[in-house]
Amino acid sequence: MTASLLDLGWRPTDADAEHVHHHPHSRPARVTQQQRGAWLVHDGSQEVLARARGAVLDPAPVTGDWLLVSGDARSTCYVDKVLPRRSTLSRAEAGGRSQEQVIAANVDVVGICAPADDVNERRLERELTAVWASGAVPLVIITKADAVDDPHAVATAAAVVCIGADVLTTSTVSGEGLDGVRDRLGPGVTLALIGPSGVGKSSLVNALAGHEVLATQATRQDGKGRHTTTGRHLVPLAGVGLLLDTPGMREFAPWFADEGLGGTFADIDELAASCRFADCRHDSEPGCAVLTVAAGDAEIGARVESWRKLQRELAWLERRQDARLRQEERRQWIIRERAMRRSIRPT
Ligand SMILES: Nc1nc2c(ncn2[C@@H]2O[C@H](COP(=O)(O)OP(=O)(O)OP(=O)(O)O)[C@@H](O)[C@H]2O)c(=O)[nH]1
Ligand SMILES: [Mg+2]
Ligand SMILES: [Zn+2]
Repeated sequence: MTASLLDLGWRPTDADAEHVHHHPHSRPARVTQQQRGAWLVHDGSQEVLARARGAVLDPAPVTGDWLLVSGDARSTCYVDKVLPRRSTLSRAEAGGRSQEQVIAANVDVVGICAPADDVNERRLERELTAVWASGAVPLVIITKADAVDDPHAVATAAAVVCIGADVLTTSTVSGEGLDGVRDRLGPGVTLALIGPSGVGKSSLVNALAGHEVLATQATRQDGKGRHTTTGRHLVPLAGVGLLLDTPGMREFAPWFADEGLGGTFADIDELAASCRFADCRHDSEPGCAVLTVAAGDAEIGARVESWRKLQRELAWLERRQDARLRQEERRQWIIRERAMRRSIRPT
């Protein structure tokens, strides 16, 4: 399968050109799939497996990354360089939550998928916050439009919490809205799809491809949550663009996304301009415009609560990170101290 580098989304910056210049025996290739200790990459003429040359790669390549690789495709290719990312979509890893998980790199648009019959507005806010911070543009995709009577009413309701992002409705059953998604694509444009398991992300990729490129499956009803897609796949579709499918994520916590928070909750920021105190935390301060409006409007009230919860989470992450830095500094200090003692010990 060939695809020109341009079709794969190659848009080299000056920095990229510089790296290419310094690696005359390497060629650019894009990660289409992460594997255990290796990466499937597309170099424009074919997909090949690339490995690290022993040393740990920093940053660790993820799907969507541009690499410089060398070596014969028939044997093993090696990664010589991970090129700077134009966008990085991350979340806090589920569970402990104080580690960054990079979901995808060099994405232009992130399609945040939610099923028409079960839109979770609080989740949309969390995903939007991460996307605004990623450097990519969000697009909200209400999937399974055929599953409800009035999908457009669902989209209109969702739009209230999706300030600045377009909201589309799609159905892979009726074909509704697929052209709207195609309009966001184009040669070399990368659209990543995120959302819970079973919302129809892989089905959407297949519908846009016109044939089955990815496996899809009905979700289990026993609450165990079957995840059909297990890895992240970058799928180049000739004449359409690039789709990056991800496994469903049960919960979504943004990673260091303060600027994303401002984008997602621009309406609250606007209200805050009328608070009596410039540094109002909209907690219990007198003359708080946000709390006044929230008291009379349940929808805004829920949004303010969601905004505060996210803010607390992000602040916690920051503190954790600071603590980790201090710990590392202390460790380095102990290492230096020991080395010094050894060097002055009488022999
Ligand atoms: N009614 C309806 N069902 C759909 C639509 N799109 C997908 N489905 C069904 O939803 C189920 C899940 O679809 P997938 O595409 O596998 O969902 P996914 O988001 O990729 O799920 P994970 O890979 O687990 O994250 C399948 O049974 C699909 O047939 C749609 O537009 N309408
Ligand atoms: Mg899937
Ligand atoms: Zn206030």
